[in-house]
Amino acid sequence: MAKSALITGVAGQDGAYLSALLLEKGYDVHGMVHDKKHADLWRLEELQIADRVQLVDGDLTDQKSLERVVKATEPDEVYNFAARSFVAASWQDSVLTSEVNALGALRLLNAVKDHAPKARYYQASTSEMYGNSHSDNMQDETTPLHPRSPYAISKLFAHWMTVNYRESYGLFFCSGILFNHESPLRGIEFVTRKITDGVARIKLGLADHIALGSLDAERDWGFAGDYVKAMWLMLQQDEAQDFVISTGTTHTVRDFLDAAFQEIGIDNWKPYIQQDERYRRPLDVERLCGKSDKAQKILGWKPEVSFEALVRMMVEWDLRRLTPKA
Ligand code: F7E
Repeated sequence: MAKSALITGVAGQDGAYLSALLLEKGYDVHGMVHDKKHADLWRLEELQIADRVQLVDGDLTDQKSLERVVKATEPDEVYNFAARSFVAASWQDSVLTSEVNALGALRLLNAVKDHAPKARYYQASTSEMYGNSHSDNMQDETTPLHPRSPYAISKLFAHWMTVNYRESYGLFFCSGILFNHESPLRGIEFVTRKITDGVARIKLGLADHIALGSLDAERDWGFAGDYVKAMWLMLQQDEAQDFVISTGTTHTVRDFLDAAFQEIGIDNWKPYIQQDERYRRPLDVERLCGKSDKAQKILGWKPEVSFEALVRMMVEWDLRRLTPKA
């Protein structure tokens, strides 16, 4: 019998890539959305799987709806991606962010514990939980956590609840501490996609600048399509554990600009960038660089797509998308 997977946040970047992976492996994929009739499924459509993902209505702020979804889908694996994931917005909507990311995860954990206790559960934890904390300039599973945004704090709560339910009840619940992962399916509000979209618009004469905040932040950027493989592998192990998933290399926003403008033959991008205070955060994370040795050793996972290949893939995709059809 086919395995059943339940993915919350299925319409997002990771939901789309994971759905494609699981469908390829023969799973029945159930994707939770707020409202089936009005869900924006462009990412599933891009991957040509929109008609193969079975949508179910559910809401992380509604315990009863989660119980209904878990009972109806009888999942073997649950992946919790639904979240308010834009860090910058979390200062404005800290209560809603906590309601969804922290208490929402807890509601889902309870629904799985009570109605599908044999299911394996994946919690989307994040490198944002580290803040500026590091061990020898990198972060791994042992690095102390010191979140620097309401978003990161909400994710920290969900992370520890997942660990606590595993330890309290012996359930197969894991957390993946994922560093930034990008793709052409990334939302336009995140810096990588904002840059590749802007670069494509500049090349095509549709825009003359990109407005950005701090260019100094350093991030460990990997390809989302690689990272969903690690999530799946975590749930196939004999023992539930938490893993850091990262590339182990870090770049500044400036480096990303270098690489993206290079793709359209521009070396000096400074005239095309407007520094805009609105995109600066009250507090930012300065440098993230993950050490994923544990995942490489136990899961046999490693990233396949390099930073340069990732930037190229995203710029090319945005150029294709924005070029008028003949
Ligand atoms: O910012 C700087 C910004 O919004 C990256 C989420 O998926 O990854 C993501 O969080 C850096 C920051 O991603 C702009 O200040 C400069 O230092 O692309 P981002 P993020 O905050 O790192 C983690 C792992 C998650 O879990 C999150 O859910 O870029 N930056 N200028 C800018 N960022 C944005 N968005 N827009 C700018 O104009």
